[in-house]
Amino acid sequence: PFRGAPAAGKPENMSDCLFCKIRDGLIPAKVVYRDDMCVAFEDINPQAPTHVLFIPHKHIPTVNDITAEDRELVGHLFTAAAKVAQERGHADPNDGYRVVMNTHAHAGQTVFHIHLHLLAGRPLGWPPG
Ligand code: DGP
Repeated sequence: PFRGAPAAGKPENMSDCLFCKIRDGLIPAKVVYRDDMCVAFEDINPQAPTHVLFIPHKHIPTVNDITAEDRELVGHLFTAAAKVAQERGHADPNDGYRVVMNTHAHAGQTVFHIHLHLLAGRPLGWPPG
């Protein structure tokens, strides 16, 4: 099911966006990391022992909507994910993790506020389904 739409609109605070509501604390989530640019929380339907979602505070519907001004923000999602991965031991060369963003329905995107999935804690097959 789709939650929210990849529609144009005021980008910063989409009132109908599930992840904007989690960012604002209007919908509860198990937040594991937060700073001035991003929030990270446990996925409600984990696909691996570690499954954390990293979202920018800024509402950006899809990877297609990332602009040059978002470069620092998007890079920051990766450094935040690597930090949590390291805290959980997944940065060890004997372990490993995957970070991924799905774009549009055919790639599995269901929430249209970009989010970097951090998946780890089990062997991860390649290619993904
Ligand atoms: P994607 O399919 O790539 O758009 O990922 C969306 C993820 O969001 C999916 O893995 C499930 C998760 N999710 C959906 N609704 C909620 C929610 O209300 N709370 C939390 N914590 N995660 C959610």
